[in-house]
Amino acid sequence: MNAETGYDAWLRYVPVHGATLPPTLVTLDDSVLMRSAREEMSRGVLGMLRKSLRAETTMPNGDCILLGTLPAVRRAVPDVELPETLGEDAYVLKAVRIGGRSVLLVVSSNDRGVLYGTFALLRKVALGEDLQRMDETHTPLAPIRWTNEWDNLDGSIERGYAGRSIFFEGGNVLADLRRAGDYARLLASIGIDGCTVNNVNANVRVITPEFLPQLVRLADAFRPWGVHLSIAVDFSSPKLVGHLDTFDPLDPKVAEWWKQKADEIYRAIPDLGGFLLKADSEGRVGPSTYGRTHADAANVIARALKPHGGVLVYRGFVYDHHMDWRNLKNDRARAAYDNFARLDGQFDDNALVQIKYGPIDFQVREPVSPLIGALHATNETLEFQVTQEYTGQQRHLCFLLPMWKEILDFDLHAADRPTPVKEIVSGKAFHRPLGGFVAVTNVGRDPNWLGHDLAVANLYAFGRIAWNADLTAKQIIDEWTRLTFGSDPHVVDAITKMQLESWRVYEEYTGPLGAGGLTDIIGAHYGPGIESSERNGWGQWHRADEKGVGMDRTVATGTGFIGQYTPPVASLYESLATCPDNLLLFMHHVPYTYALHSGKTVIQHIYDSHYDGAEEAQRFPRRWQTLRGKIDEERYQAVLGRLEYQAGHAIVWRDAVCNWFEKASHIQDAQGRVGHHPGRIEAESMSLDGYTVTGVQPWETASGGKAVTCQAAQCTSVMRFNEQGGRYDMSVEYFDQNNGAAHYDLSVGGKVLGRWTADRALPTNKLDGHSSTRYTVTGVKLAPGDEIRITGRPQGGELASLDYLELQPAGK
Ligand code: GCV
Repeated sequence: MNAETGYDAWLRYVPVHGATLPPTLVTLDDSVLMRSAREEMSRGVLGMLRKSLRAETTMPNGDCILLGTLPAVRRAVPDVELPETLGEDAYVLKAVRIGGRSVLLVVSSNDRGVLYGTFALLRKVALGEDLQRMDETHTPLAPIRWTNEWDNLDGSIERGYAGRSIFFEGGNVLADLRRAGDYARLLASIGIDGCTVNNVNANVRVITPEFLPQLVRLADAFRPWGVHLSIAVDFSSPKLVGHLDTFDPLDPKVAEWWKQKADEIYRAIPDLGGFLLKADSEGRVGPSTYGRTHADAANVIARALKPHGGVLVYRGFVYDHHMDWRNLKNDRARAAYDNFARLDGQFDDNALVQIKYGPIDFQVREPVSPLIGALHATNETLEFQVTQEYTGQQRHLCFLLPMWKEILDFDLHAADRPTPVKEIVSGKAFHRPLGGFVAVTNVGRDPNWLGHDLAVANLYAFGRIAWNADLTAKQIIDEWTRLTFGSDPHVVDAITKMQLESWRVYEEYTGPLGAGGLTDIIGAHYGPGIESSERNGWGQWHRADEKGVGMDRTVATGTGFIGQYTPPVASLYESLATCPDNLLLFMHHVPYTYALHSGKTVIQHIYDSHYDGAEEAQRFPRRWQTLRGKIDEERYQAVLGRLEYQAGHAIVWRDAVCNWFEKASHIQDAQGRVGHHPGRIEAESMSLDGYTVTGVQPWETASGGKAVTCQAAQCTSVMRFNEQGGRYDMSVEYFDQNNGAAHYDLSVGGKVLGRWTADRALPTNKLDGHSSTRYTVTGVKLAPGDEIRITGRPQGGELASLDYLELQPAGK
């Protein structure tokens, strides 16, 4: 099996057996997109069938594949029955017989649709589908299908977990944009038609005249794939770039400045998609500076873009991050609705409000944002996150499509008929001219784009669902797995099941019952940090104290957030009797002893779900190991490494959350697991040479709240094994900070069994829930009296710190 890097993602075009295709490829129109379609078809067929297609521009005598726009195909094959019209980007795939010839048709209203159809036909070949009876029309659900990339011009990426930017470095657009072009090809293959390349926390330089030629190069790289470049702008640009004395959106000088700016940019990039704007949020300036509304701000730019066919996308993610946490009526979840609902109808037709799926911020479980159902006369885009900011940062497997499906299918009862989210944001429910789907993606320079080979499924799934939100999660992950890893039934079965379970598993060992925010809210958003959300203005409060947990968002006694939903939804959440368990703590503050619909108490559910989730995470590596030899070794090993890391970190999560809640509630785990870890030996209780004991903050992220650190060139931590002899799995819990690369040895009876370097890129230079990491050696033979020794050698600021050693009977 060939080694693979994951660079080709789902477009591998590896040989397929038994497929036949006509030998000739006819392309009827000529444009940059048609050329891409032609080349892609040739490339795909060469890879999968090992055949070179003969390229023609007119109909041959024999069988052929025919690519063209509707008018051109009608002229070439007038007798073929085709739809009268096709929506923008929609395409038809059809197998027909014309005068004894077999013709596979790919037809669209526009050349981009032909490209989409080409990718779809190739996908069918790769999946081994029957092409002979093909007769299908595929129409995108919405016109806006974009990714947002939070890339900074210096090459870093905010909340990016797969290396540096593929667009920028050192303040400039990269000289070599082949990778940007390859990314656009991936996007086109799943129907994505726009990409905002720079961070929503925008650098004003992006729209300076000096920078424009660089943007032109990016647009050139995207254009062959029908991906519109768009850019995030800073609202104070009229002042900072234009040197006006104001950026008041109602000032005519400002309107004129935006108009001139748009004209200038569109002269250079006529197919620019538009601008994205984050204003009055997290320190960004906005219309509030002048007492103006978000609609005023959006419209002044939208009007400048309008003559060019551009759109202005306005982030609905506006909230006060200096809220008084002492006031129990304050609630960040209310913010988007409170800021935007009353402006409904005031946004121009080429403006859209981009709304995160939940009212907080990409949490593992949130209710649907009520703002989505409140805007009937305003275009919307729905914002998802492919980059796993709060869901494991691509070090944990977390396939998000099952969550997205729940969001998309949720009926907000926004009219006197069913109005699922997908119908509203696509613009269909309220007959809006525009609407769509956006995912913050943050691909980077890691060869496989997103760091974790299995995380790439989230990008694929986003494109497929943005095109057709009715596809099931099972269908999509099945396709992705076959395209990415091949069709061996065991491979497909194992990977699809793990993917489909992974979001639930992640939720179980991180934050169940909708509590949200058990991670380090004010920092990396990664490992556990239970109290970080409390007693500060960021508003991601869970309000856990010694009596109970959860935010009271009821109308009756709480923040009133629930009242932002229409009555059928509001009554579902307002009443404890009907509020679903999985959102209970998002909506209500309850005592720990409150009984869930499942019959369990809240506190026991917290314990059980963390133990269950962490146990399932332990099984992921073992399940993956059954694939050895069935997929290429390179990706096999890469994924195994990540799953093993995840299994260890799931235990860090489990212990931190359970210990914290046990201490807070004073209620013990009915199963006696919390705080009792048979086989665990705290490093501070071992015999230490050079190591000194230190407290860890937050306390719950280290076993017993303590660790040992080494201030010398080398330190050791030793114990004598005095249990029953046999085979054991030995795990060392250590801290892998990002300010050094300490070395460790683990030996038994003087024989080194494991040697490793703490050089993972984890987001902290401290001992905490981000850095706590597990190293395991399996099946070690131990006899009573054996000496177990861990040797640590610090490097840089990393002091070879240790938390504990754990011995478990092998395979347990
Ligand atoms: C780009 C969250 C993230 C920020 C991000 C912001 C946003 O708060 O943590 O990094 O900023 O969302 O979506 O604008």
